Amino acid sequence: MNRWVIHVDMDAFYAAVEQRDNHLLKGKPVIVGGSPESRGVVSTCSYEARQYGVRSAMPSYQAKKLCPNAIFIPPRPAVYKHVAEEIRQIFFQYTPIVEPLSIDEAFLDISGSLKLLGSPEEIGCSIKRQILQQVKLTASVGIANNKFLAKLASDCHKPDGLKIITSSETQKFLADLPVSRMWGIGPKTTHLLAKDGILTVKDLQQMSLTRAELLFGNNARQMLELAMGIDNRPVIVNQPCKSIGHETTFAKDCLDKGLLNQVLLKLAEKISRRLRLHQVKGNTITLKIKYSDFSQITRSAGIGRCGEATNDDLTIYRIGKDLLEKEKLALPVRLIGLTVSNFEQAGAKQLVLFAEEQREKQEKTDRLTKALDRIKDKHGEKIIGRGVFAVRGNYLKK
Ligand code: TTP
Ligand code: MG
Repeated sequence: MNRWVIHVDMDAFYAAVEQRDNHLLKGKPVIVGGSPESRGVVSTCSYEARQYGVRSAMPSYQAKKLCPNAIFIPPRPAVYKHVAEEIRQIFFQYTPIVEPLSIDEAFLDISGSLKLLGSPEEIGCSIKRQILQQVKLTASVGIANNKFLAKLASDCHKPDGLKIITSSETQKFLADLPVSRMWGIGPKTTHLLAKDGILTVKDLQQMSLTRAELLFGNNARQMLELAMGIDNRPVIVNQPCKSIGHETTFAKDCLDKGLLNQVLLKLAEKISRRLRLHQVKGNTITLKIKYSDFSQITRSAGIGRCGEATNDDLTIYRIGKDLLEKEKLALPVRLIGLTVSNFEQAGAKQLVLFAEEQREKQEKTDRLTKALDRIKDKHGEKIIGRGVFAVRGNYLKK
């Protein structure tokens, strides 16, 4: 199977959060960092400030000289951390294989998600759209068959960019890049290589291993492979996925319980598919409601004493529906979400003994679910769904 990797990198991350939270900063040259008067340095700056040559890690007094109108803002690390976590939770809606690289960057291996969520490009667009809708920030996305190329791609059309590098485009894409864009080649090495006439990745592609060994020592082989676009490093998960959820923002705030229930069932269907795909079952269901005034509630419930962990859509739906039933909807609903957490492996031994009748019922449901999964695997997600979905109106936010 072809590996597909997405690299997501937020645009001017700290500065974008500041501009988001204070509308007076929008469209202005904003520098987040220490003050120019106290030997501070620039953490980052808005793209408006970059036009003046301001860059990360530059002394703030120098940044002020380049851009006298810049607005200096002290960093708010706790806020950035919180936003980064919100973004990470979005990633987990697309794949459990997420490798964070820094506070605002991550690799996602989406190879296993294509059947369910669409083409790599569609998934990339969807991630960008969801981040913008939910977190109100733009991200740049790179998509390719490996980490090296995906990271290069995300940098191509910053800010708010999306670039896919297919295998047939790889050689051409790499050939003209300056060597400084290679992993492991910093300003010093770039300078040394330039003295030898090695300026572009094409120059590396044409280099013999013997010569590369003289220049890069033990890293020579890897450097030449990268120059050819070969990179077999896997995306490494260092934070296991703890929950799988999905949510929907309505085009028009909604008070119609019937429609809310229908959306819940649709969410439950999607979640249960993903749980089965990742071979886990969950013990806790959480309902999230965001009201028209942006206030938010979450309500959780266990599977119940006589139940076992589940990845079954109707069970998830019923528990979500019960939670919704108990809520007095004081205001129209802007967003509704469901999450399943508290996982165990799908094949884990059942702790609860079912009554014979209940077991038979469960087996029947499992057979039906498997049949539905097979049909969806073959013909796509939209081909079949639970019968309750008579309404397929355009209630979703575009
Ligand atoms: P980057 O992703 O390198 O930069 P950025 O998100 O600000 O801008 P872009 O990706 O659009 O080029 O770094 C992410 C955050 O990390 C950045 O917003 C601030 C922080 N950071 C520092 O504090 N010091 C630094 O030297 C760098 C490079 C980043
Ligand atoms: Mg960034």
